[in-house]
Amino acid sequence: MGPLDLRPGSRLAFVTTNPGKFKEAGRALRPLLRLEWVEMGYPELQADDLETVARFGARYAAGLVGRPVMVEDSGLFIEALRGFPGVYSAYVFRTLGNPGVLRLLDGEKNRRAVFRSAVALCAPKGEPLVFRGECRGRIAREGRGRGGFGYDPIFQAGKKAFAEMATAEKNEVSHRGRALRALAAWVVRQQKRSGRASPPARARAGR
Ligand code: ITT
Repeated sequence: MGPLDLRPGSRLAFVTTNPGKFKEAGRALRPLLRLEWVEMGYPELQADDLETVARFGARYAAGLVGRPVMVEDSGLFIEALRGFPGVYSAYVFRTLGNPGVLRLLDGEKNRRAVFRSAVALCAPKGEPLVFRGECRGRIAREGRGRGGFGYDPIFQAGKKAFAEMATAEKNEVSHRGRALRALAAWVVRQQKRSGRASPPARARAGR
């Protein structure tokens, strides 16, 4: 058994300061995994891509927590702003917020944007495993809806803004939902592999 062997039904620590992410991820992974919220920040590396930030954060958090952890880093990449705010999405949300982002796009016809997510799993002293997901959409002309968090009122996937969707509906199409489905598929595959390995092992043990 490797340190990251997650059995269906097992608990997994999700290290995040964001309750909205925790709610969505708990919902997306149930009943395969039971997430436990570890409300703790981790140093966000100054890196060009989400995956590097997530890997570093997962390794750091696993060392502190002392058991396997999951972290998730996301970013909103706006085409007309050449990918801004991207890896700076948390900072830009805190400083400019949704009204500031809408102002940056004032008069801009190209509203295309993509939300990306990198989910990293890591055991203490282990190497992180990363799963990615993305959701293509548009920046709305004005904020809409009352659900979700962060950029949800201004990010439109299809006809609805994320903030107009229920959690399960957002998980179906969102960057985070997709990355977590890739993680779930990995857990199931890993379980099947260890299931196939066990009959000969039992036979050798004379059972
Ligand atoms: P962590 O503690 O997990 O890092 P965070 O809120 O700092 O939480 P990120 O750095 O991954 O998370 O997020 C970058 C920003 O993008 C942040 O302001 C989030 O609120 C926002 N964001 C992330 N996912 C989002 C989503 O699904 N919908 C809307 N905004 C989102």
